Amino acid sequence: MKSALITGITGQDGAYLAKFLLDKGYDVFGTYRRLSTPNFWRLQYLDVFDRVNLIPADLVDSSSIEEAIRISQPHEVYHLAAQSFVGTSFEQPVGAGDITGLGVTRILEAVRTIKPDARFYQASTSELFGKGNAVVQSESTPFQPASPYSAAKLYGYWVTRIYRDGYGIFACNGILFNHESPLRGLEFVTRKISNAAAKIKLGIDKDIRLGNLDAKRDWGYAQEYVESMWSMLQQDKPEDYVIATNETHSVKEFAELAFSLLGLDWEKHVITDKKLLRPLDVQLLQGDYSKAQKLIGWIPKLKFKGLVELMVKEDLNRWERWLKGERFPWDAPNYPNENKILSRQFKLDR
Ligand code: NAP
Ligand code: G4F
Repeated sequence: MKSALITGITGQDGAYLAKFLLDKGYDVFGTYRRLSTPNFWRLQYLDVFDRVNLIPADLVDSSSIEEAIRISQPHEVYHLAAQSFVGTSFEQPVGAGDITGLGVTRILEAVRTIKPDARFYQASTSELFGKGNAVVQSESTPFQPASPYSAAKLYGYWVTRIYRDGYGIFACNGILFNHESPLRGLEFVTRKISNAAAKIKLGIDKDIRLGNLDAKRDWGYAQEYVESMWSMLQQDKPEDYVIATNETHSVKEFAELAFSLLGLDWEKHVITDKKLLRPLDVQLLQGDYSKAQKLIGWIPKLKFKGLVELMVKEDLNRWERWLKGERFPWDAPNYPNENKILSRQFKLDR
């Protein structure tokens, strides 16, 4: 039986990937952080919590990462753990470099010294393209990161290539464009909107505050994107691949569609708030996935409209069940109202 180690198994992609690999017959190990309150709701939601092996590890602690490799003896390592929210990386830039950047070297060193024949997947990102001016981005588009998060990911991208070329590790970068789902964290704009639209529909809330409505993203479905991670590691040669839908839509379009699916007018409920603007933002992402289609046979199936519908329906359903008194593991009831979060204010007048 093959074994796989997933760092960040408690996150959106970690949970979907765990289910995908279990269904393929893998022995799945996942790292998680010790928190004062357990955080396994996604694994429970997908009904795989009892089928995975859990190993405590933190990306800032090399010894815990080495131990995770020793215990799991993995054939494949999927390095998904990161401080993954771009907004937070502006507030905690040093942590972003340590966790999201150096964390990649810590795990690659553990692979190199303990299990050098393990195949390695690095969760790279379309944020690497940042403020570049290509209209559609592919593997050959130059990188121009625009946040501490993407600068750290750029380091992770290159160190992955260095371990591939320098030490012969089978290491791949998946340059994944934004991918969403009902398991997405509530701070990301898609789930923030689907959750708010559902609450407003049911009279629990009245409005939602958003920042840059004009930013455009290439949004796909997380459950499909994790399959590409596995495919990359099954090839004869390690390579880097863009995974995307090749469609782009603005935050405003997302909000408009989400609210209209519930019979609501988004303009009556969305308040734009300068406090939610980032010091720098990526304005346009649209990915060319033709290399992945050609070499690993991956294509996106669920596109923008279907994805918005899936997320809105699921959040509405959860809130309806919750209001009826049903109790189940999920994140929204415990999430603080954004007005209560006193985050760093950025000077934006340039
Ligand atoms: P996510 O839901 O935020 O999950 C991140 C995971 O990393 C969580 O399990 C989290 O643990 C863990 N983590 C955070 N800090 C850690 C630390 N110091 N030590 C150990 N674990 C830590 O992110 P995602 O959407 O699944 O994304 C997975 C990966 O793909 C990330 O590297 C992200 O940057 C990258 N990526 C995501 C997208 C996207 O659109 N989703 C696109 C491109 C690349 P807790 O649960 O304890 O917080
Ligand atoms: O949903 P977001 O926070 O995602 P972002 O910044 O694109 O990053 C995500 O995708 C990356 C791949 O390209 C990943 F690497 C990364 O880990 C993460 O998964 O923001 C999307 C856009 C931004 O332009 C942001 O400024 O939406 C804009 N936006 C407007 N109002 C907002 C809001 N974003 C958030 N989170 N909250 C708002 O209220």
